[in-house]
Formats: sequence, structure tokens, C-alpha cells
Amino acid sequence: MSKHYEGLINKYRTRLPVTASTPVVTLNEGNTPLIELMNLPAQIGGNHRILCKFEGLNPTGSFKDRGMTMAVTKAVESGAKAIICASTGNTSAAAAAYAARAGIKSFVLIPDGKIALGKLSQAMMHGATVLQIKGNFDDGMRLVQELSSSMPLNLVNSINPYRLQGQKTIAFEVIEALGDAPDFHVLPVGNAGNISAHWIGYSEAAGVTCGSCNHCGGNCAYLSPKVSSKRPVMVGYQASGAAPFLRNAMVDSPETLATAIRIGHPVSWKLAWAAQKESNGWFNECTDDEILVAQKLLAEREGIFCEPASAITIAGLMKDLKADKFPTGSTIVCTLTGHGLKDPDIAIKQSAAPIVVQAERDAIADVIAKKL
Ligand code: AN7
Repeated sequence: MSKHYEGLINKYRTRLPVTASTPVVTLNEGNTPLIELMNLPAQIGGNHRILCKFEGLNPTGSFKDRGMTMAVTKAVESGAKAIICASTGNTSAAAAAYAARAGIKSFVLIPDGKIALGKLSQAMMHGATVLQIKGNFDDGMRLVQELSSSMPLNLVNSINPYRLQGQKTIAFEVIEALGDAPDFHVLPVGNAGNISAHWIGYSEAAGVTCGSCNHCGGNCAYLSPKVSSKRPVMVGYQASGAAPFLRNAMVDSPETLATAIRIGHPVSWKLAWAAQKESNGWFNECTDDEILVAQKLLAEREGIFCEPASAITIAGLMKDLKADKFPTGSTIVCTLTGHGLKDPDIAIKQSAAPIVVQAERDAIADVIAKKL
């Protein structure tokens, strides 16, 4: 293998469903930084080690690239000429980019008016056919399943098991960085594929077959080598207006300004419950206001700019730290699923406006003097 990092399939090929002749479609995704928080822990409570896996630093700016490199690789291997997905934004950005890379067509269904601008620009720029439906993500999810069963379209939502196979590699990277699995892993939950994929990865790394894996049917082919001594407790956070796991029922009209997780009928429902139960974990919910406070805090105090759906991880963590849910001295890893640049509207709305000033030294110095 060359020294140059060539993406997660090449790095973890012995633990993924590929062969030497599989045509790998990659943008060198993965290998994202695990950043330890320096300033926030003192403020949000507890003597814990809190680290953020910043998935916003993937090629299209979200964790979706991990799943998409696998899904598109397998689609191309099977001879597919077109892929389709429903998306709250990030999946469509990743699908469009990897389809472009592979030289195949992509079709993306996005909900009416509820997708962050950065994500829309990506799907458009990479040449996807963007279909804005008069419905929400859950409507889109149902439609792409129908369409892909009757047309030559490869479905690349996380119901496609290859997506979770790619996404499980985040656990391998965390274990490599820490030397073992963390005590807790906290992350947002929308369609619930990612929490299921984390659990598959952590389980395989610990040499344990898990109930989250819909690829191996309980007969896991990728159990070796064992690289961790334990599995973390999994904690999933949902927006209060889109929280089927908190209500223990599907939600028909999900609402949240964290549009990425505006999902009421998660397709990985059973897998995510398995992850929660097997890990002795829990779900919790946050309001939109709590999400925005956490997003701003992380940006201002730590220099990390993630999108609202990702900031719910910090919002939920703050809540659960207050409720004393973590034993002192815990190592807690947070997945920050997407980059803040995805949704510039929300960032600008909640920040101080630029100060308009004459292009003169004294006028500018005046403003600065007041702020120093
Ligand atoms: C930033 O793009 O579902 O629980 O269609 O974009 O695995 O769904 C996005 C989901 C969290 C939730 N954070 O992950 C889509 C889509 C961000 C996201 C989630 C999404 P899942």
C-alpha cells in the first residue's frame, strides 16, 4: 500500500465487502480528525475527556462520504449506470459527488424548501438531477424505494447495507486514535443509519457479533482482528419535533430547524434500537434553541464549526452531563456529522452582523478600540 492515504476502502479492505478486483470509487474520504475539546469541558461540567470526531472534514463535508464510497463502489461493480436517493441534503451531496467521480447518473429527491443551501448547491454543481418533491424526507424515502424496484436505479440511502459498511469505519478510526473504544459515543439520530453503523464497527472491532448488522445476518465475516477491549455505551440525540425514538412511535410531520434530521420514519428503526439496548445506552431530545446555543458555543469556544444537526450532539451532551449520566473520568466521543458551512443561513442568522464602517483608519480603529 502506498504511504499516501487513499480512502477508507483501501485502508480497511480486509474488513469490508470488497475484493481485489472491485473498482474502488473514492475521494479519499475518512481519516477525519479526533479533536479533544479544551475549553468547553470546564464550562459544561464534569471531569471528562470529550473528543469530537469532525466528520465535516470529509470531501463533501459530512459523514455520508464514508457510506457513499462503499455504496457507489458496489453499484459500479454490479454494473449500475444510475443511482437514486432521498435526502435531507447531505446524502444528496455525497451521492452526486461520488456518481460524478464514477461517471454514472444520479437522481436525488429533496423535500420542498427544507434543505440547507450549501447542500443544494453541491447536488446541483455535481450534476445530479435534483427533484424537489412536494413532501418531506419520509415521502421521498418511500418513493425512491418504489422507483428503484421498478427502474434501473441503484438505491444509495442507508437502507442499502453497503452504506452502513462504509460508515462503520468511523469506529475503527476512533479506536486507532484512542488505543481502545471510548466509554461513551454520542451522536445525532435521524434516519438512524449512522448509530447502527457505529455499533457494527465497534462490535466487529471488539470481536462481537451485533444485532445491528443487516449485512452479515448475524454471521459476521469481518470479526478479526480484535482491536478493542470493549464497546462504548451508545447515546443518540433527536430534535424534539422529530423524535420517533423518544416517542417510541413514528412521527408523521417532523419539524426542526436542524433540517438534516427532520425525519419522522427512520428506516433503521430496529437496528438503532438494537444498538441502544445492546450497549445499555439511551436516547434524549433537544429543542431547536438548545441546538443553536450548542452550535454557537462550539464555534466560539473551540473553533469548531458544525451544522445544527451535528451540534445536537453537544446540546444533548450538555443536558446529560447536567443530569449526571456519565461517571467521572469518562472518555466521551461525539460525532460531529457535518460542516457548519453547509448551512450558512442559520449561522448568519444567529451571529452579530458585520459592522459597516468607512474605509478610513480612524473609523476602523474606533470600532476596534471598543471591542479590545
Ligand atoms: C449532518 O442526508 O438523512 O441517523 O438524507 O446529514 O444516519 O440519518 C442526513 C442525516 C446527522 C442523521 N447529521 O444521520 C440525508 C440524511 C447530519 C445528517 C444525520 C444526517 P442518520
